[in-house]
Amino acid sequence: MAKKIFSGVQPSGNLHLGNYIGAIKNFVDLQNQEGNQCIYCVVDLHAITLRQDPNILKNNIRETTAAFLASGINPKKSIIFNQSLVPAHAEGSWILGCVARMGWLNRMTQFKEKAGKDKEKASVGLYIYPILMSADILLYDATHVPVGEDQKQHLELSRDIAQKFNSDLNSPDFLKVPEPLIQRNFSRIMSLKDGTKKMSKSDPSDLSRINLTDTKDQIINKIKKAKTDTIPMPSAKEGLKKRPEVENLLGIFSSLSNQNLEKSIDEFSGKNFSDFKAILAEKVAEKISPISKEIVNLLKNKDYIDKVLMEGAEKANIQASKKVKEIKKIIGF
Ligand code: AQP
Repeated sequence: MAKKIFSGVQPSGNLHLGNYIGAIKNFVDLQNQEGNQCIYCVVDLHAITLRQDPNILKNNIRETTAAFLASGINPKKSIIFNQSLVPAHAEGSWILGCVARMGWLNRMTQFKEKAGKDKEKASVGLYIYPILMSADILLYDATHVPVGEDQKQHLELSRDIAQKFNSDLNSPDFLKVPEPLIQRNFSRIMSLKDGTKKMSKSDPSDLSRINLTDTKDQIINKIKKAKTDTIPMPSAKEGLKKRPEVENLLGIFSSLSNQNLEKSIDEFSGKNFSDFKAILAEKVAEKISPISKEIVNLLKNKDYIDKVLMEGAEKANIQASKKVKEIKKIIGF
């Protein structure tokens, strides 16, 4: 069945292998499936829920766009734009915020994690972030949303908001209730330094992640330094118990090789870590280096990147502003 896809990535710098395996790689596959209509957004309004330096933010918007293009998202097939160019996102977000309930937002675990102990000092934007995400999705009648496991709860909130709007305003099926598309395997890539923490842009240690802009030498060095343990490579899945770092590295290898974990376990059973790491580093570099080189190339032509975003925003604006107009009519404005 043809799908209408919407998804986004924040331009908060340091795009990494987790973003690639958990999101962008999937975006490209979906784009290339017959009949799908895909909209991929650089969600800059989401990025400012945490403080951003204006010049760095501008660069990060271009870099994220370049990463989309370099990974294989094609602006002739998919709409690529940045969120702040389409005012309907902010307008829709306000209206949906009047539908969402405080109790629903209070359950969001990402806010708890990101706000940390001092919730009083977190921005209001960080708290209502899932409502903006709902507007992003619902304004385009998206049927499917590819996200990493960490975003599943936010997507469930979007579904609740759509259903409540439709029921409160007596408009059955007006807002489409979206389905999450979560990869069954390797949906959560973990830090190279701590297998219990997800690989993240904001981790202060650069050695914790493979950036999409890393060179081959940097990739080899980071994988060499990745945390492992002193026990040999496992010969069965049970041998991964309480070994999150080893499981993560084998998961990365499996995902990039398009094979299941069992096959990778077989391949490296009994090998020592230095041999495995050398092969893994080659595999990661083989996927990431061409992307990283293309990002550098694309960033030399900022006008081209800005043009892609502007043209994408024009197309997105037609759809989103039409939906907001209909929403306003239903509400009684
Ligand atoms: N470690 C990960 N493994 C798998 N998928 C991941 N994603 C993020 N980290 C991993 C997925 O990438 C998409 C874009 O994410 P985002 O940039 O919009 O937001 P995020 O989840 O907040 O990313 P980070 O890296 O964790 O950023 P910080 O450090 O700023 O919080 C999403 O689909 C996400 O699931």
